[in-house]
Amino acid sequence: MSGSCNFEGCTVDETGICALERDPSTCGNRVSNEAVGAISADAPVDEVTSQPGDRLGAPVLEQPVRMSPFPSSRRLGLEDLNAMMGARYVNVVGILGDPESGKTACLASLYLLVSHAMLKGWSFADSRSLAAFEEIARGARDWNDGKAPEQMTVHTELADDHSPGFLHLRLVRLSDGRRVDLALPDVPGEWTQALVNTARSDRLDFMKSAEAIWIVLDGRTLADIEKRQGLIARVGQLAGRLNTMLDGHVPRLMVVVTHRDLHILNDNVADRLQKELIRRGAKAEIVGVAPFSDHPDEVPAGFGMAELIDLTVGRPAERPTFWQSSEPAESDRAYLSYRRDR
Ligand SMILES: Nc1nc2c(ncn2[C@@H]2O[C@H](COP(=O)(O)OP(=O)(O)OP(=O)(O)O)[C@@H](O)[C@H]2O)c(=O)[nH]1
Ligand SMILES: [Mg+2]
Repeated sequence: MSGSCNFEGCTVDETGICALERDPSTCGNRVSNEAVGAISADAPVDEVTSQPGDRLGAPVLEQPVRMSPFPSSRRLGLEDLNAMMGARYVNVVGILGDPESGKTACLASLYLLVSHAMLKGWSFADSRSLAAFEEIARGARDWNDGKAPEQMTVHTELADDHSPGFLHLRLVRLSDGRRVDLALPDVPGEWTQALVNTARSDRLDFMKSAEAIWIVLDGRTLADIEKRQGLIARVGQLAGRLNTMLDGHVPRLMVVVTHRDLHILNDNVADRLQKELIRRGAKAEIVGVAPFSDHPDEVPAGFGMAELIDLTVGRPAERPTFWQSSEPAESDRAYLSYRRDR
């Protein structure tokens, strides 16, 4: 080791040659280069000298990435619906109808029926929007001293008036065990009015993926002779708008007439509705429902909802018998009995 070098046996002071064959002016073992050497060995000068100042007040540990323990069970937005549709087959249903016609009531009633195992032919499998269903069904549960509330559901208002909120329900069909995922939008009646009156359809773009569309009509309006014709004409206009919006590819239509507990749809009115739809190039099934009932002894609450779901999902496809049964007829045994009597 020489005076200016820490390396054992180095004679750089005497010979001018570094024992490690390095350039003496940059060798880290030289006393004059030590500070620089220590720094340059590991990191750039700037980084090391600036570090202590930068770390002051900084968190000691990295914050772990937070994951929500349970997915939200509120209404699904369009992104949630897209993600779900990427993972499994989803039956999107379009639900249209004037304000107060009974759209939300149908959804609340469907949820109440299925949650009490009372939806004929169907059983509950899952829902990603239980909180949203609970929210719309809450009104039907708050009874005052055993008296039913005036309004079972309240007018639908969305936090974002530009994008719909969907309710999800997975049901199992008891007849064949088929599972269906229904995506049911709960949108305000004003959206239907805007479509009919001003052809505003941007918010209803999701209907292009719909497998069935419910046009919900207030049965009381159809029963009222003064208002009836106006409503039938508007249904025709709506069918025309749908035809334009969906480029002629209108999915299965269902005209859902609510308040079946108060009024039975007259055959003559049903005919006029059908004629109006045919005039517009549309075809629909008409279903009378009573999501809630003011006369539960005559028409139970939830009347017609199972039929509506049957129609929405479609009838089960006829499957050919895989292995034909071949029961032996009486005479077939003749071969086995051949000569037995001899
Ligand atoms: N008795 C009886 N009441 C019903 C029936 N259908 C709906 N209602 C009531 O009619 C009112 C209006 O129904 P909603 O389902 O809230 O109407 P909506 O179409 O969702 O209306 P908006 O959200 O304003 O577009 C509610 O108080 C329901 O309880 C029915 O078949 N029978
Ligand atoms: Mg509503």
